[in-house]
Parts: sequence; structure tokens; C-alpha cells
Amino acid sequence: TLMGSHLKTPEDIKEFPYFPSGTTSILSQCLTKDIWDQLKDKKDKHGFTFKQAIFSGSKWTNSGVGVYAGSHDSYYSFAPFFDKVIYKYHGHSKTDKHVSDMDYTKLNCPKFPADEDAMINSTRIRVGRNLADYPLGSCVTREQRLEVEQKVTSALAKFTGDLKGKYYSLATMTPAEKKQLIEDHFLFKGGDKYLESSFLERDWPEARGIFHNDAKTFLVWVNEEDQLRIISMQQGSDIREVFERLSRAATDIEKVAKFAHDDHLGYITSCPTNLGTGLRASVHIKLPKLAKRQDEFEAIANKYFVQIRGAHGEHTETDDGVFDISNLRRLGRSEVDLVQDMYNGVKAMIKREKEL
Ligand code: CIR
Repeated sequence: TLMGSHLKTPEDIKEFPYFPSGTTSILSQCLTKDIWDQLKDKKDKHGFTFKQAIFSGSKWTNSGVGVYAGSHDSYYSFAPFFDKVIYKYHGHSKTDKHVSDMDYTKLNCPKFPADEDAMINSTRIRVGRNLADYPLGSCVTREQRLEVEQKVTSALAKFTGDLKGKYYSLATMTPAEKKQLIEDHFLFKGGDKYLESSFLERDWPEARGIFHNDAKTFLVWVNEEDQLRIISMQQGSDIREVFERLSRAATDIEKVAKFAHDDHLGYITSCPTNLGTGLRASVHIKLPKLAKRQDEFEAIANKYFVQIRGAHGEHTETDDGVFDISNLRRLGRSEVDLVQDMYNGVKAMIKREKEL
């Protein structure tokens, strides 16, 4: 049997994919022989094949998840598989509903007092969104990708006040602009093997780019893993202000470009892990004492549905006692609820840190 990494195209998956012992991906846990037999030659409404959906995790068997949708319809055309993936990852079952709510006035997050504010370096909230009338990035044509860029950037070009800014196309930005975007940590790069093997890097870098406002507190990535990643961030701990800006911007964009959404899966995203809200709300926070009590730290995180990461990216350790704390859940609870999760978790961590 061939190792996954020998696979060059989805059509090379001739039989049930080989997962070496020790494979833990969601794909390997959810794909059974029955599901394979049922779906192996199926396509969704846009012609995206089941083999394309499972290609990245079949090729890269050390994936955490290993599956991507080609369109909103993939989640339904390949339901016997995706229902299982979604239940396994989110605990959200076939009949569960998702209710979206971006109303920042419903947040219960009083400002942090000065000593607590001093522990928090920065706050960031992002959501992933895709346009209703198109397949996802893994399945769009070159022309459709350009149309998506055109729609989104024309909406952004009308932004005024604090949201007013400029769009930098990856293909045409100047070396000086590129250098600045790298320094600001705003640039996304191609060359991600997971995105590449999910067809999200076709025609790279055409039709990709980054918009940011003048104050560099509002950012939109266009045509990366999702057609839009809408990001709001600033120094300090004002979570409500960051969410308010995000919510206002997302609402304004949606007036021009309707987002893919339904009442079971919420907002539709390329990776099933982001379904629902597509929301990740995080702070970078110094917790040097709690850091030395790993078990207790993790217990608080679990209790409040938050995730602890190193502050320098998804798979980093921290050596300076600075952690990235974010909401763990994405689907089945509203955006407001998930930002609230993050606030509650951070509040509990700060309380314990101050006691130690
Ligand atoms: C994996 O399965 O490991 C990669 N496809 C990344 C999964 C995490 N999801 C994501 O970044 N949206």
C-alpha cells in the first residue's frame, strides 16, 4: 500500500486511503469503509469530488483534521461523512441549529481594572466568511475568484471613518508595501501544504490581498483559506471595542456581498472546524505564575471552553509567560457567546494568577 504522501492528485486515491498506525486526524476517525464505498465517486453540485474533499488528509496523514469542503453544498452532498466530522469536532448533530448573533451590546464584559489591563498585551477577534453565490476557494474558477475579490474590495473601498483604509493586492504590491505588511504581521504567505493540497492555492497569488484601515486595527484577508477573514484588533484589553468594530465591519460588507449561511451550520467555511461563527477571539496575556502550574491552568481553560496557545502562533511554546487565550467552540453558539467564553476564561485565569 502506498503512503499518503505519494498521492499526486485526488484521482490517485484508488481505494480506501492508507492511514499509518498512530494517525489521529478527524478524517481517519470518521472515514469508514461504508462511507467510502457510498461516496467515493460522488461530486457536489459544483463538481467538487469527495476525493478532493479528503485529499489533504489522505496525502498528509499527520493532519489534525484533513478535510475541506468545496462549497456550501459539499456539507450536504457528502452528508454521511461531514455529519460525522461535524459531530466529532463540534458535538453538533444533524438536527441541531446554529443561531448567529453579532450584537456587541449583549456582551457582558466590563473593562478590566488597571492591574489586570496591564497583564493583557493585545486583543484580536477574527471571523471567516464566504460569499453565498460562489463555491468555496477550493472549488472556484479563476474568474469567480477574481469576482469575489472585486466584490469584496469594492465594499471595502466605500468604508469611511475609522474603517477607511487601503487594499494591497498580493500580486501587485510594491516591495516597500510588502516589507511593511510583514513587519506589521499582516501578510499571509502561500506555500502552506495543507492549503495547497486542498486546492486553495491555485493561481496563487492572483486575486489575493489584504485590506487594512489607517489605524491598523481592522484587517481583511481576501481569498486565503476563506474568501474573507475579517479581523479586528488593538493593543490592550478592550474586548468590547474590538468586537464592536468587527461586528460593524462584517455587517457593512454583508450589505454588498451576502455571506454563505444556513440555520444548521451557521456561516459556511472551507475547513469544517470553523463552521458556525468562524470566530476566534483571543488575547495575549502574561500569566507567569499560572504557567508553572500546567494542570491547574488547563483545568481553568477546560471549564471555560478556552484554548491555551503560545503567543507566537498555533504550534508554538511560550518561554516568556505570554499566552494566547481564545474561545474553543465555533458552532452551535453565537458570536456573542463565544466572545463571552473568552472573556470569562481570561477573567478566571487572571483571578487565579493574582492569588498565586
Ligand atoms: C489539518 O488538518 O491539520 C490542517 N488542514 C489544518 C486544520 C486546522 N484548521 C484550520 O486551520 N482551519
